[in-house]
Amino acid sequence: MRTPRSRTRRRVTALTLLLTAALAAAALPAASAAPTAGRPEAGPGTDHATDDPFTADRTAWFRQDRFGMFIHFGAYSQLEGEYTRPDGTVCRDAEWIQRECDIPKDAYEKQAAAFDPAEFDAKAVVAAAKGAGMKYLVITSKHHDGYAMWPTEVNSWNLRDHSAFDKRRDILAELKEAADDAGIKLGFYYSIWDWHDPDFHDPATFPRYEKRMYAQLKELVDRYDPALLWFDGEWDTDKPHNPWTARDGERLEAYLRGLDPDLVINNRVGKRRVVDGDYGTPEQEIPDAPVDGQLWESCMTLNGHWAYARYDENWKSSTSLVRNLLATTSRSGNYLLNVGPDSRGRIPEPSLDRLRDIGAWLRTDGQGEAVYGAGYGGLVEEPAWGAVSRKGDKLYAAVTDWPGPGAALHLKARTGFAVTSARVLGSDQRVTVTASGDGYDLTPSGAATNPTATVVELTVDPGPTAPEGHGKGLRQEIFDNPELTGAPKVTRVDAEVNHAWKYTGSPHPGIPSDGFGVRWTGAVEPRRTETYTLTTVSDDRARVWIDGKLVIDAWDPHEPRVDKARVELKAGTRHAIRIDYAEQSGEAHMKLLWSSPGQDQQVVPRAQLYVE
Ligand code: FHN
Repeated sequence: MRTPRSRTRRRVTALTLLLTAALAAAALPAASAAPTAGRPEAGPGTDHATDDPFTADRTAWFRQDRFGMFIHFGAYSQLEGEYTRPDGTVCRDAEWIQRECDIPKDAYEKQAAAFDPAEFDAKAVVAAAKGAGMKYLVITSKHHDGYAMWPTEVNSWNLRDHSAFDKRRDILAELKEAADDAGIKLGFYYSIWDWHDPDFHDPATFPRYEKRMYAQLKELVDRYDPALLWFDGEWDTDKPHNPWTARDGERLEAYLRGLDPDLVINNRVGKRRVVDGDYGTPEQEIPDAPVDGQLWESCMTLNGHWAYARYDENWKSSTSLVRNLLATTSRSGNYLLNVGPDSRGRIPEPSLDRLRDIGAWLRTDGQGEAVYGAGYGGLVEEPAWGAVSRKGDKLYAAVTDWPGPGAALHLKARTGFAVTSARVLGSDQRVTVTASGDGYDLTPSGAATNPTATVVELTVDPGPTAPEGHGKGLRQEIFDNPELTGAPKVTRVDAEVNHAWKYTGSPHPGIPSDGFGVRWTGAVEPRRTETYTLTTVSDDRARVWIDGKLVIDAWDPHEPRVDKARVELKAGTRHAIRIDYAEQSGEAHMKLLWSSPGQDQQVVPRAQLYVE
C-alpha cells in the first residue's frame, strides 16, 4: 500500500513544479506563462492543457503497459444475470439488470442486502491479472446502480453498510495492497449516471448529487491513490434523465487534476470526445488505425456480458484475444479486457483459462516484446497476414497467417528504411529479407512457432533522423477579437500549440474566455524528410499554412474537431508555419500535432519550433 508520504511527496513535487514553472515564466521575456493546472471555473488565463499525453511522464506507464484487466463487480453481481419476477417470469441482464428488468428499488435493495462476496480474493485477482500479462486493472467502484464498492461516508448504499459482507473488509483496499505488492497499477471505474441517488434525476437537485459525487471521488483518490479514473455514464439518456454536460466534465476534470496531477483520466469524464480527459475509449471494437489527436484504449468483454451472467458461455477464444491485443498495440492503443466475478467474488474458470493462455503466449520466447512499450508500426502498412508493432529499432511482425514453404510475407514500406536483421522469436530458422517492389519480402525457412501468432523480429535502420532541434516555440499574437484584427494585445513566445482553454479559460488573464483570436508564426523543422500528417484539434476555428500554402482550412465554426493535412517536410529545413485560431464562444481548444512514418503522433515539440 502506497504510504501517505508518497502523496505528500507528490504534493511537494507538484508544488516544486509550480514554483519552477512560475520562476521560469518570470525569467522569459514575455514568455508563455507556464500553463496553470485547471481549477474549476478558474477563468481567463487558465489553460487546462498541462502536458501532451502522447509524451508526458505522467502517461508513460499507460503507453508502456498496453494491457489491463477490467473488473465489473457490484450489487448486480448478486443476481448473477437473472431476476425472477414476482409473477415467476425470469428476466436476464447483467450490470443493467435493475433497469432492464424493471426491478423495483426496494426489491433491488433487498437483493443487495444479501450480497456477500466472501470469496473475493484480491491477491488471487491480481495474480490472475499478472499471470495474463496485464499491467493495470480497473474495477467498478460504482456502476450506474449507484452502489459503492467501498465504505463510503457519503451514503449507506455501499458494500459495507448494505450487504451481508464482512463489515471489517474493504475490497478496494485489499485490491490496492495486492496490486501495489505485485507492481500492478490500480484504476477505478466510476459512473456519473446514478440510478439510486434521489437528487440525480432533477436538474434542480442535481448539484446536491454532484457534490456527493465529488466527495466520493475524493475518498477514492485520498484513500486508495489510484493511477487512473475510468468514468462512464456520461451520455445523454433518461430513466433517470442524465444532465451531464461538457462543462460539468471540465469542472470535474480540473478538480481531479487538482487532487492528483498524476492521474490518468479517460474521455468519459466529459462527453467522450477528443478533447476530454487523456484518452479515447472505443468499446467492444478496435479502431483500424491510431486515433487522431488522442491516446486510446479499447475495452472488451470475454463473453457477452460485462458483469457475471451465469448462463453466458459465449466465450471468445484465447487466440482471438491475443490477436486483439496485438492489433490494438500495433495501432498504439491499449486493451482493457474484462472479467465479471460471480456473487461470491470468484472469477469464472473460463475467464481464468483465457487469461492464462494470453499470459502464456506473452511469456513465450519474449513475444511480449511485441506489446509492452510497443506501438504503431509506422514504417510499414499493416499487412493482411498479421499485425506489426514498433519499439525503437525493432519491428515485431506478429504473423497469424504463416506462409507456405518458400512463400514470402510482404511488407509495404511507408518510408525509406533498412532491415538489418530478422529472426523468428522461439526458432532458429532463417528469415530471408529481400527488397521487393514497394517494400520487403520476408521468407521464413521453417514453420510457425504457434497457431496464435508467430513473431518475426526485424531490426531496422529507420533512416536519417536529425538531432533534436533547439527551438523555443513560435511567436504568439493574441487578439481581443475572433477576426484577429487590430494590434495584438499580447505578443510572446509560445512553446507549443497545445491549449485547452475550454469554457472558462483563455490565453491570458487580460483576454476574456470568449471572442478572442490567436496567430502563431515562425518555422517548423522536422527531424526526418518524410510526408508528415499535421493534425489540429480545434474549437471554434483554425487554419494552418505551411510555406505560405493553406493546408488546413477549418474556418467554419465547429465543436471540438480533428482536421488533418499531409505535408512534405524536409529535415534541416525550417518550413514557415502560420496558424490562425478564433474562439467565438463556448469551448476553446487548439492543439497542433504531427506524425510521420518514422515519428509517432505527438504535439509538435518546442525544440522543432522557431520564432524566426
Ligand atoms: O453502460 C455501461 C456498461 O454497463 C459497461 O460498464 C460498459 C463498459 O465500458 N460501459 C457502459 C456502456 O458503454
